[in-house]
Amino acid sequence: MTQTHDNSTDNLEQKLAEFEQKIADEQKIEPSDWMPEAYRKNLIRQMSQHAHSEVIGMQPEGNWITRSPSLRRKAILLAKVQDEGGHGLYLYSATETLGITRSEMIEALQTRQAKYASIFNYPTLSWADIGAVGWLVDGAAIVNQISLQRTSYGPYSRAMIRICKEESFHQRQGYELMYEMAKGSAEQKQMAQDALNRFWWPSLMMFGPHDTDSAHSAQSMKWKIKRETNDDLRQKFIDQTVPQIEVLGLEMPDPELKWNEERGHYDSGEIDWEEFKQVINGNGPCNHQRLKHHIKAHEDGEWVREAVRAYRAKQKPQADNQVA
Ligand code: FAQ
Repeated sequence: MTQTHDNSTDNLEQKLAEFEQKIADEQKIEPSDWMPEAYRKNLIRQMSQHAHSEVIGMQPEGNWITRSPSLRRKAILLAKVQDEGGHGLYLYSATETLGITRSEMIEALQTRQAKYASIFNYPTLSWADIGAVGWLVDGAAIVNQISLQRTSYGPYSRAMIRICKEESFHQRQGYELMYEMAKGSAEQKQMAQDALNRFWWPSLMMFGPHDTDSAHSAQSMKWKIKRETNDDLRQKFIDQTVPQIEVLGLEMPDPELKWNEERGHYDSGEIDWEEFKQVINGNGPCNHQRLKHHIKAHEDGEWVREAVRAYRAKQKPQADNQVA
């Protein structure tokens, strides 16, 4: 073994020790800091999938913009869907700091190498679904993202702080819509109940598999990429949402939802993990439609990228005119 090799091994060990010390001290890891390759890859995986979820997540709600029942509701929904697009953009930018380009991430999404949140593969069948998405889907997203505000990677953490502020408005508008429906006519109440029944289980699936089956949790918790486990976050969501269902006066979507005095939490029934597996592997009700729409929108936007490339080439003929 050569002297140089010994030195570089020592150097690597020292860098790793410094990295781990920073994590232990709750310091953020920044793009210019040294980081283990596996930390970088795991972050690219999670953050890019998070970005894709925000962008694909615009589709189920976008479906109802032209059919909103009032100008007020339309303005709210438009603003919300635009916010989700913005969240996707912060997250793509934050992920780019790890050394991957936007076009590589988009390609991974479109070729199914990268996932996006399973929930967005379910259809929005009625106007009440828009309430359920805001209340339950954004509600679940916030529980997860509040925890991610403390993630160890600086750009991700800062993106989460900003995104959470907007998500809480999203959750509130969804709950207010559900409240109006649930307190409205018998037919409206039935629509609200149906939306709750259909979105409840997919919302619980947003937190991922049980901790015992989660491939990435142990390492992600060690590196403080994730700060709370899938099951702990899911329980938090259940505990905060059941009293909201009671206020709405709707029936529980799961007959096993019962307060457990001893645990200090609600008990709940088991998720259909076979359905979850099918949906994350591309076989949910809308997987095909969601990707097809994304690919078409991306292709339709090619003229914008082409114009940016032409403009750049004019400004700096010698510059790399690659546009993501
Ligand atoms: N859907 O080992 P784990 C939103 C995959 S934002 C699809 O436990 P991890 C805002 C997982 O990727 C919603 N795939 O994974 C909005 C992995 O596969 P891989 C998005 C899932 O990463 C509202 C495999 O299973 N939020 O909704 C899901 O440690 C309304 C093994 O799982 C985020 O992305 C799933 N539900 O924990 C927008 C938050 N669960 O990559 C529009 C950030 C698991 O090896 C409208 N992400 N998988 O091929 C996270 O916190 C984590 O990535 C988890 C999964 C908790 C989602």
